[in-house]
Amino acid sequence: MMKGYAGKMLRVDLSNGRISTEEVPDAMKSNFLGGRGFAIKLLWDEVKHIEPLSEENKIIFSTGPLTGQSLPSSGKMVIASKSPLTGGYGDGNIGTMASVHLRKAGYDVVVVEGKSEKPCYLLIEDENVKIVDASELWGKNTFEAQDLLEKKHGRNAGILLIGPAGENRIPISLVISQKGRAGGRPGLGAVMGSKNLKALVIKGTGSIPNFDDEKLKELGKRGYEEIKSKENYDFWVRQGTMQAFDWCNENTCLPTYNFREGVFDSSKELDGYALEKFKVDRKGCPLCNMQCGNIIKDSSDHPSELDYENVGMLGPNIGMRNLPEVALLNRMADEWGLDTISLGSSIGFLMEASEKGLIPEKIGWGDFEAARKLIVSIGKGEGLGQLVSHGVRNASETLGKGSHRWAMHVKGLEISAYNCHACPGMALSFGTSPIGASHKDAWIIAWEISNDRLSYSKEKVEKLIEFQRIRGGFFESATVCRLPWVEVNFGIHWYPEYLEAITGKKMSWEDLYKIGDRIYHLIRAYWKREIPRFGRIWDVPPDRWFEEPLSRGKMKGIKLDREKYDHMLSWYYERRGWDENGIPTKETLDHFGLKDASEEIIG
Ligand code: PTT
Ligand code: SF4
Repeated sequence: MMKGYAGKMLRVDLSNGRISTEEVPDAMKSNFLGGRGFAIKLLWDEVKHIEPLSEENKIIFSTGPLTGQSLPSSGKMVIASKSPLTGGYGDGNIGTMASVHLRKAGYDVVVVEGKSEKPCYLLIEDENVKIVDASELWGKNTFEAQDLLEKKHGRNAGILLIGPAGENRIPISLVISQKGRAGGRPGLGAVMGSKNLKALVIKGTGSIPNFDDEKLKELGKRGYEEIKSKENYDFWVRQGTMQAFDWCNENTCLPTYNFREGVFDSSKELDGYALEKFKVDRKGCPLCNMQCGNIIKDSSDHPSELDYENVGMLGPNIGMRNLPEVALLNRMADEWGLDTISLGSSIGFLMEASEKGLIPEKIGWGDFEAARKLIVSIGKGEGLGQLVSHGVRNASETLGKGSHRWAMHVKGLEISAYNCHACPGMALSFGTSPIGASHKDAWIIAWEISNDRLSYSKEKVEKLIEFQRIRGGFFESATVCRLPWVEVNFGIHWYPEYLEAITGKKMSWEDLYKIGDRIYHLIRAYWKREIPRFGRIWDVPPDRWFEEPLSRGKMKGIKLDREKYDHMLSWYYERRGWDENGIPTKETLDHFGLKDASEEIIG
């Protein structure tokens, strides 16, 4: 058996209460590594042609060989399912004590299937696994429920939970942990809610069977030291992801007024320096010495954890100018368990619809009280909130009147906080991300802005694929946080060394790229199998970026060029071994050992 894995998968069927364990096959480890790789393999094999919010869907909590080790920023896990927001493959990455405990409890993966009759939570204490009544927790927000569960199971327990939005099966809901960690943007909170599953509580006391613990300890120590010695470390600790705010405004890519513009006139009131003035604390994920969660007091004096995406989407994107008020909206999103990115896009969509006179309600840009009320109505799926609670794609289909042109999503997932009128590479990154418009797979924007920004070159496509291989392939399957590498320039060479000490297996970056590519091909095949009409047009960002040039900032007058974007997309497909419609060819799938996928989607 390969070292470095607990080697077991826990399977819980909430319909009949059956709890079982299975071995994680060695072939799955070597072909898919862990995290996202395990998730897509399991979904491909087991979740086919079903409704995402039905009993037949499954939700997967998946770690990789690096997770939970004494290594920099290794407290992450992937949560995945068939997405109720997009209808395709959906996952998110969350930093939580639950990942560390899961590995110590002796499992690499948990698969939850079926549906409990009554609200429940899953309690995993090493090999003792129970489905526990959660009637007392149902209806509670994520802060209240976290407190109740900590009181019962101890402050150190690993807890993943949903808020009322997930309970109400709102497709823009996600999973929360530790009052501020969030993951599972493509509606994974709703999947838990549809199973009447309020939370997972995990406590593990064992250890991970590694190949060479001494070596790993030494490597980990050197890794933590290197991170602290990096030039950008102190600034990172001050601002975390919020350092991107000022930079985005400078470079005309801050999402402003529903991605209409890329600069905001009140950006100084919201940026990383403004944040520093309000900051009262910082926190973050376990096993990390970069703790990047910025805590400020919101306008009601409650702590709220701010990251760039939260402030970008609930700030300039909806015209808000006051940081503590933005923090209050963010805190509400965390309490309700709603994704801040989709939420900011949804509120922006409604504000624009109101401005254009397409809905009778009057909601002005920056209207804080209206935004507060909307969050409640979105979380409940009632009133005006109902229109956007299934995301902006669905809202534009309901509203019509040309609103699809400025419904800011790709594949049904709302776009993260980067305006791409003048960033063709980043637009392609959103276009080809395997879960819909997320920045996680290829944040090419910084490279693009410092290298021939407006070109639609083959070089950009190559770079994009390289990023996808490292970020979407390696980091999501390893499974660890990518920010040490992205933000403080931590040496990427460490990771194969870690893997070798953990598994005993030498792996080159070429080997790891191959695993990443296999994961991408299978995810792509999954979209095609689940949505037969899936194809090229699903990889194109909204019309707004192609049709309405920026009217302000240093990129004034710029918009995307549709024909050139199309060329880049074709190069991308060619380079990936996909056909002109973006579907992996039989040769590609067979070459990557995915014969079953080629038989199913091609025949
Ligand atoms: C992630 C997405 C992001 S990405 C942010 S802020 W970012 C938003 N955070 C939300 C939040 O908070 N509350 C809320 N109610 N909704 C939120 N939605 C948004 O969700 C997060 C960090 C960050 S902060 C980023 S970039 C990096 N993401 C990583 C990743 O994807 N993979 C990886 N291997 N490492 C990563 N490290 C960084 O983690 P999703 P977290 Mg997240 C309050 O889940 O679905 O991927 O969406 O996990 O523990 O909160 O850490 O400027
Ligand atoms: Fe978590 Fe931030 Fe550390 Fe990454 S850098 S592990 S997101 S605290």
